[in-house]
Amino acid sequence: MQLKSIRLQLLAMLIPMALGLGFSLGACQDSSGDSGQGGDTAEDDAEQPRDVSEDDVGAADTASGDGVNPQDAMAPDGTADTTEDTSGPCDTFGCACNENVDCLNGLCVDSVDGRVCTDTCITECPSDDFLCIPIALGGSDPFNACVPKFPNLCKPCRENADCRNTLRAGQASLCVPASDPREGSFCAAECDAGGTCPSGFVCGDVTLAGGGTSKQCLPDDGMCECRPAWSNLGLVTDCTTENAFGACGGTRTCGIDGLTTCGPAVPAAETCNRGDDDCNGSTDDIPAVTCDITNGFGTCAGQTGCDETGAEICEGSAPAAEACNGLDDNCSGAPDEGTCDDSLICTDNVCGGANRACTNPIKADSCLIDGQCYAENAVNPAFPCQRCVSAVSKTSWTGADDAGPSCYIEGECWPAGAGKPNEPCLRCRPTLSTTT
Ligand SMILES: [Ca+2]
Ligand SMILES: [Ca+2]
Ligand SMILES: [Ca+2]
Ligand SMILES: [Ca+2]
Repeated sequence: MQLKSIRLQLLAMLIPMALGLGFSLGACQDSSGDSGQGGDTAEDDAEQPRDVSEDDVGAADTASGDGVNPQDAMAPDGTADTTEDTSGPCDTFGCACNENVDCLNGLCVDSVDGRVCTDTCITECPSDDFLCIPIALGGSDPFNACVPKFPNLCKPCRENADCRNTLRAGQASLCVPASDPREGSFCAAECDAGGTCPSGFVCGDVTLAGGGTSKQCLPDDGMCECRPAWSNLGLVTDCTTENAFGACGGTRTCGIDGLTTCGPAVPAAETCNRGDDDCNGSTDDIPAVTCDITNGFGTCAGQTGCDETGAEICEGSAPAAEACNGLDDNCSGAPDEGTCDDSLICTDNVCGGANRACTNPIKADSCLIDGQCYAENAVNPAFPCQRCVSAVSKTSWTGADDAGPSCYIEGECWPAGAGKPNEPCLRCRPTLSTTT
């Protein structure tokens, strides 16, 4: 009875100061009460040690030799306890709780298997997984309470802060990559005195980012499992999914079915889709190969690529009409072929010179007169006494005698100066008339 009154007193002191996390404040350190409590705790445990013990199961069971925990033995009974927990405040060490008011003594703490009610203590705790240490929160006088030794061990984490043990400020808890770092990182915790770790864990050296090492409890097999009690905590760790195509960073989350597989990205062959399929940091980085760009002017070689919409394209210059520019515009293999054509059969089509300009020189034995082509010796259709004589002129008619203008009079051609038969006074004077 005295014990009960002490507890109520404790509760009255603790609840008003309850914090969301960890212990509510309390100054109840009644040595006498605690001693009594110790005994009570044991009784309580006998009634309902299950919550803690189940959590501990992983470690405690393995090391069943530790059997120190009455809880372990009690674990099977837990079921009934669980139902009791839902009915109201729990007066038992180790029963599940959400906040301090759920525990009759106002002490609800994080454990490796979720939040549980704990108790004040003198030096001993009812479970080997708890440690009796002084707690001082919110400026209260320190009081001794049983706190879980390793409440965060094996939780998925991203950084050391995720693993901090708020109840054991002096315990360095590091976020350590799994033996295969691609699997994620998990909370380790500083080994207790003498290198002690929970069953299933070994005390090993972990190299610190800033140099040096820290003795940390690490899982025997290098890997951590996600405990059911963590499924609602949103615990996440960073991981890597690797295959023949590459390695993609992802996350794993603690859920009802344990730790999810690493995702969501899985490396795949890079394709045109505006995504970095192989997670190498580059989008649509597909090795280019030669491809054809074809249109009405010809076919030019291009390089495969992806456009802004994620479509496959052949990049490069499209064939164009061949122009006199020194370039192979239509990708025929020759530059400037077929250019500078003036459509005249009596001229050559020449693309050349420093500036790559077109010229159309008149061919040998040809004339180009008034835009018309004439073969050598062709007669001027408008004046039969003139012919194309390229040696004399390629661009104008040459007279009948090849020496100059002529006269065409009465169906006959007469060289300049020739006198009309029988009429010596009349002569061919082209400058005056070529027809009279
Ligand atoms: Ca890529
Ligand atoms: Ca892609
Ligand atoms: Ca060409
Ligand atoms: Ca050209």
